[in-house]
Amino acid sequence: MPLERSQIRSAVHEAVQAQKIVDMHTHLYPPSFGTPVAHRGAQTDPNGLMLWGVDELVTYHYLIAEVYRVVPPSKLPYEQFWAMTRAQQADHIWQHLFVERSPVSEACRGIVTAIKKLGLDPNVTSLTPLREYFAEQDPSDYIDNVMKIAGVEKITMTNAVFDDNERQRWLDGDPRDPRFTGVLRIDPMLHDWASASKRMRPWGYKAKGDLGKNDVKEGRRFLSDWIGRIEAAYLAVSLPPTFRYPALKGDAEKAGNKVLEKIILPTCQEHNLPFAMMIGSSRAANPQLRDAGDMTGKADVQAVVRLCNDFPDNRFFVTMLSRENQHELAVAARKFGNLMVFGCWWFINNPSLITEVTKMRVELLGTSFIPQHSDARILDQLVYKWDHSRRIVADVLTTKYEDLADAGWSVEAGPIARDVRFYLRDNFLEFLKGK
Ligand code: FIX
Ligand code: ZN
Repeated sequence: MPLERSQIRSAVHEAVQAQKIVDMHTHLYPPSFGTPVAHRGAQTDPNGLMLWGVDELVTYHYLIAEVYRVVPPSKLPYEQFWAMTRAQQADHIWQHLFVERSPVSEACRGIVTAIKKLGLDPNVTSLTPLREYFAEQDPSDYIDNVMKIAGVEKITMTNAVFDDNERQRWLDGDPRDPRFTGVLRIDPMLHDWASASKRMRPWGYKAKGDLGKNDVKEGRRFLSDWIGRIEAAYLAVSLPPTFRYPALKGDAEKAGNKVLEKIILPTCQEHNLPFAMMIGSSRAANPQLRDAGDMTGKADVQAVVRLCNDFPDNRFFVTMLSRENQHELAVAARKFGNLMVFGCWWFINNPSLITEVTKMRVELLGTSFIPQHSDARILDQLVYKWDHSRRIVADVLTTKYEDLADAGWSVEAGPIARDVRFYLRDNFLEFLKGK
């Protein structure tokens, strides 16, 4: 039954709110990876990887960067901040970004949304009452609760197996959790094969670092072993703005390209797995800010075009960090069915840019892209990252279906719900499966 134009907005928002999401990129973990957060009954693990609760929310690296704009290092030296406890850091951030100023930035507003949707009052000057709620939670039950509020069906992890803490947890036992999907993250292999291969040797992979036949064999064996161990849905890497394919200069870039051509892409093909490239992050622009110190930069979309062209049997997920790369990337996706554009990554993940980028992608790619991933590092962020993004995606789609109706198409609720399912779930799952 065709909708009246005036009914389209509510039909779209209803469909987007109702659709369960498969979140294709997060840094989240289940309790089996340990948690440093104090909670009902169980012991904490200071190096645990499952982060959740108000102190972790408020000290998310986005807010650390923002509080240092208000209280500069001349007033609070970096090493003094890093020496504080999590709770002391959170109190410092809350005081300066929420009490003495309004939390209008996207990262701050997100915390207000999350706390509110968890049924708590964010209008507090002290975090103590909020801490009491989280201390009462059982981590695994809390994951179910957060996934329910956020409408998330499945969480895709980022398993950085060159991180000793993460790798050892996989080797010590089987931390898999049915709510979470594994992803093999292998930045060191691409960025610095010489040192990555050196680290692989005591793990039983006799790679010499010369990228000869034996290195290729051992590198592929390493990836295959880990793909099996974590049941990886895809392989992933983040790349700097300087990433070029083919490499223009310097041995390191040439080596990285060779690892891509000889080790990573053939292994992805062998296991029928996509390869995700997250392009444009320059790490440690301000190293004293640690995770908060990374920067964005305009990258070369032609590298993506050449890879899609040269490896037609591989599938590529690609997201880019610079606003200036978004249009060219969307046009590239029009040329290659083995390229799936995804998400409004990191510094693009702000309402003004999500709106601009999603509108442009619908106009160029129709229903054949993945509008968003959460990139959540703290479990509770799922609540706000998806609340905010659902609203924006629904607003954009509303205008597009209204334009379609104006053109003479019979816009109906059923097809809208079908399209929304593609955007928020099935485009990802179908691309994983391949043709
Ligand atoms: O490389 C990545 O996966 C980035 O998303 C992270 O490094 C980054 O810190 C982040 O979480 C951005 O949202
Ligand atoms: Zn990420």
